[in-house]
Amino acid sequence: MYPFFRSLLVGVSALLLSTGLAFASDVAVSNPKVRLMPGDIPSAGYFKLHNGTNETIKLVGARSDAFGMVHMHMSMKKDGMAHMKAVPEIDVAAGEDFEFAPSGYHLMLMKRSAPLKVGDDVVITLEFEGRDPMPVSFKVVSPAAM
Ligand SMILES: [Cu+2]
Repeated sequence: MYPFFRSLLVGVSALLLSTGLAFASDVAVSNPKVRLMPGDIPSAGYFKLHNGTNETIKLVGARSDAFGMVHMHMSMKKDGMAHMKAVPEIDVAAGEDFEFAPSGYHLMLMKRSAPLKVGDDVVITLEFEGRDPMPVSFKVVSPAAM
């Protein structure tokens, strides 16, 4: 079952990659990466979102068949300690970029349900208010790679 599921994921990724080129006047994602953590430790998703439309877009969450739970989080320091908090939605104004990057915003990828390894591609679907969901193929990388 696992090999089947893996080939399914890879197949879907290949399909998306071949059709996923965004138009200049649309919403685009660049450099999507998943920093894979071992065992039950949550992994983190990073990417840059570009709003090429002429109106504000609102990112309201993400989901993936490979993870039971996906949240948007923001990292911060408080009294010298690292904290993170859930972010329910993110507005990106027309023409603007918004970046999910280490030490800042990340997708918190919990309850992994597929066997992932470094070098794999995994589909995470970004969800917007009032727009179609956007499946994105993320490259799985090692924590040491970022
Ligand atoms: Cu987090």
